[in-house]
Amino acid sequence: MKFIDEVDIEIISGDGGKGCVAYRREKYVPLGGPDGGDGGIGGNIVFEGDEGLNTLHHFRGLKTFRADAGGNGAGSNMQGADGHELVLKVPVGTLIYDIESGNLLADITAHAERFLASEGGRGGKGNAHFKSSTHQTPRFAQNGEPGKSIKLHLELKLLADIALIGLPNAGKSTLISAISAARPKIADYPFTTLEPNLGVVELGDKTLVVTDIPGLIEGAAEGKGLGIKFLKHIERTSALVHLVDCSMFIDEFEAIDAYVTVREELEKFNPDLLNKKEIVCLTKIDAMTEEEIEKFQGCMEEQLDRKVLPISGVSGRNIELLKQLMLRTKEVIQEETKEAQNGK
Ligand SMILES: Nc1nc2c(ncn2[C@@H]2O[C@H](COP(=O)(O)OP(=O)(O)OP(=O)(O)O)[C@@H](O)[C@H]2O)c(=O)[nH]1
Ligand SMILES: [Mg+2]
Repeated sequence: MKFIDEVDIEIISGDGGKGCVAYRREKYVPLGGPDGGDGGIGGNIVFEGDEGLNTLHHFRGLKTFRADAGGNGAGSNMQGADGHELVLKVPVGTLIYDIESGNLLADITAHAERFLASEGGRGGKGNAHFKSSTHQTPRFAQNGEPGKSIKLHLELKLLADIALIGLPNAGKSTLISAISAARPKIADYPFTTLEPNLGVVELGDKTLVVTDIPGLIEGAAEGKGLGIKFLKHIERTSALVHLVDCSMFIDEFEAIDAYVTVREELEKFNPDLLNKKEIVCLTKIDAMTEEEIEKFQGCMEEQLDRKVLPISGVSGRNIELLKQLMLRTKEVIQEETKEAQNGK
């Protein structure tokens, strides 16, 4: 499941510093030669991959990025200082396009990978450079080369950390709109969601990418409903949040059925999907009495032998807790992956 985040920016590398016109002045030396130094080189603009970043949000609002100019040259052959390079950090998975040509310039695929996007202007030569046998005292120096402006389109393809799964109408799209800025279509008929939606969940300074998958029904693994195309996306997420809507059920075993139907489709498609960490939620609890919630939660916990979290995307009940659980699950998976890699 890919989440696309994009932004257009302009980058301008630093201007080269001016060369200097100066002459040597020494006591008792009446005709000092030219000694104006060169200007410094303007700052480069470099992109650098940073695995700590998840989005391109930090570019929003800021449209132009400019590197420092090189310093001007000075007398006594003093060269101007070079401008500092400007490093723009981007998440791993960022594609950088030149807007004018449409060409892909770089694909940042690793932490600390760097791409030199725009070189600073060369410094101008001071008048000391232009001295020749016929031209002993040149009265001119070069200006620095101006920095280059390039308009870029940055595009980030992110893997979703968590997929929301469940039968059609379980409340998946309602939940993603309650926990992120995503605003998918929500309606009281099955198969409202035709394409997966993605949302970034923010918790303090941490983020989590969640995808809302079209509903799965019995036979999804054989292509019924919209399921099969999206089961492939689920394979690439790290964990699942499984939503079970019991608000219309009379019998608790209908809830178990709803849960098992979805799990069986996952298994038929790829048994490994059952090994993914899963948070099970009882949804739409604002439409249930406390007794009903207790009855369904109790039965599911007993039958499935696992914790079940009752939530409501509409009233917001237990939504903060779910967000924290999702983040914790993502972190546990990251820790386990790291340990497994170190163990190799
Ligand atoms: N009372 C109540 N209704 C909800 C809640 N969440 C969803 N609904 C309603 O349930 C219906 C289905 O919600 P969706 O969020 O579209 O469900 P979905 O799982 O995305 O459905 P598909 O995309 O068709 O698979 C809509 O009428 C929602 O308003 C909830 O927490 N409480
Ligand atoms: Mg939906």
